[in-house]
Amino acid sequence: MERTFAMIKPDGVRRGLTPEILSRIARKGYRVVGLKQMVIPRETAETHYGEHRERPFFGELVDFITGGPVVAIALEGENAIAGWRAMMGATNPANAAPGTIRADFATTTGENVMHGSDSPESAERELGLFFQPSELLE
Ligand code: IDP
Repeated sequence: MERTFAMIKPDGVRRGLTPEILSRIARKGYRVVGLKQMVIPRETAETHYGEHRERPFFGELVDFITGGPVVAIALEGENAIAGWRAMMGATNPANAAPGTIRADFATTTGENVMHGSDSPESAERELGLFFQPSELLE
């Protein structure tokens, strides 16, 4: 069993995609062990995307991700980290496989609806950044 951090970004929440995304998670068979809608504090966003700090799009990315509510989700399931990345599709929706969330619901790399941790290390770090231990189910 693995846990991963998934997040519906502000564009997805604004467009009313939350029920669609939660439905896909349920149909896949992942267990939701943490769930909350929140506006991300700027400092948290800068930490979360710290690896992109030197990239030209960093400011735009932090403005976007803090610009409206997100839905933070802790997922549990067999191979959930890679499995959730596969369900999201490639970062650039133009390269995302048909049937993935980004292919089905997004057109731009900047506003691509979903986040998912890319490794066990980032899953642990991101779950810790967004959830208190008491907010996660056993
Ligand atoms: P990922 O979200 O698929 O893991 P990363 O390369 O880690 O992709 O990038 C994190 C996020 O930063 C992307 O999901 C996207 O929102 C944003 N991003 C990445 N590259 C660009 C870009 O070239 N322009 C604008 N935003 C970008």
